[in-house]
Amino acid sequence: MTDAEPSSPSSAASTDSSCAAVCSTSATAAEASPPPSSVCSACGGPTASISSAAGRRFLGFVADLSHSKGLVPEHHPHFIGTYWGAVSTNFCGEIVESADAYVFVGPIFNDYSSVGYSLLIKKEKSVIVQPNRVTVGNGPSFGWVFMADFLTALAQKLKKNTTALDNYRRIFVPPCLPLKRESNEPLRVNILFKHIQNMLSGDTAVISETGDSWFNCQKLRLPENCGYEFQMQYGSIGWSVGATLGYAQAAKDKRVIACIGDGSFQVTAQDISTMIRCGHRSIIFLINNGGYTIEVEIHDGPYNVIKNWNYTGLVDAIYNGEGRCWTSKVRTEEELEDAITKATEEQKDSLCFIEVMVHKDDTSKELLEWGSRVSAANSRPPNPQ
Ligand SMILES: Cc1ncc(C[n+]2csc(CCOP(=O)(O)OP(=O)(O)O)c2C)c(N)n1
Ligand SMILES: [Mg+2]
Repeated sequence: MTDAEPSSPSSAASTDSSCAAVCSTSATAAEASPPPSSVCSACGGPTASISSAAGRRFLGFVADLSHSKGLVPEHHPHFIGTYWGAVSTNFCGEIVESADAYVFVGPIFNDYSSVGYSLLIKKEKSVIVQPNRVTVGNGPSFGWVFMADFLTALAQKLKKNTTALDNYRRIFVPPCLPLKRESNEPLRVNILFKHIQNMLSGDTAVISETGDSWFNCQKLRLPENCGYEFQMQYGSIGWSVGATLGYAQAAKDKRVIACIGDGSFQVTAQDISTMIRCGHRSIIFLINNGGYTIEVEIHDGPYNVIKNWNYTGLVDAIYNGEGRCWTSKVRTEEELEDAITKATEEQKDSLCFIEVMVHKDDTSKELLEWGSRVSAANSRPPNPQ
């Protein structure tokens, strides 16, 4: 069935797809067309579509979109990172944007995921696959074509073409490690995430709260079977505390590692109580930067400074000597290392709450770029009607 009116990426974005993964396959999209040198496909929608249908048979390269992290296997040799315009992981944006064609599966191109509508994607080079619709270039748009069916059929037709993947491997330079700290230097966020990276395995899951944690967690390389949850579309702060509770309750085999900003935590802190009651052993990193830092980068103002709490004191009070709970406040890398060792060894069966004190302006570089672009896009005058 073909619809008369082609749908645009933005109208496709209004469908109810819950997730998106950028899968970029350097392969020919159809037998009828001449083989492009590279085809990028961006996948989302039902997780199974990418992981079970085309997903395990990437014939070129695969990337994820910001909001689909966790759906594409990052240990896959064809995985090249997150496509997120100007804040993409190293070399991923360049490879995706220079592809001859892209297949986007379940993408949502809103102000956040498109980094202020700054993606350098040409619609005429795209195939956009939504849960029940496929749009080819500027049209036509085919309704009642289901994502899983389409991906399964596409995977059978694709021919292997590793041009872009080969080039990625040729030009790739790995991200560098944070600079070595001075002795007694206050803890930096990039050092914190270096240590969190080392904690990850197939027995862990990461929960990433709205805020700078979005950007820092997005850069974590997930080992096979490491879970990952965040919610860029909903973006309601405080979500992650309940999500940590729910994830740990459902996935008893995993140690949940949550990265939560102070502002977000203040909204739903009471869920800690149920975590202790249910005997959870999650590790919560409470990143205390004294306010709504992500909002500062979009639009600064005095309302972004929040009342400081004694977060460990609050959790100790909720614990109240019943159950298993351990808290620590860290200000330096040594203190962080000690806390991580405690949380993973002698306190491995406790709910561990580590309050990490950092400077209010200590952010990822991706947040600075993203904030400027989202701010510019959202504060522009309205288009003339
Ligand atoms: C319920 C709700 N209220 C307000 C906002 C707007 N908002 C988005 S991020 C944010 C601040 C988050 O601060 P924090 O958790 O401390 O993270 P940081 O940016 O400091 O890393 C706010 C207020 C929102 N997304 N959801
Ligand atoms: Mg904060």
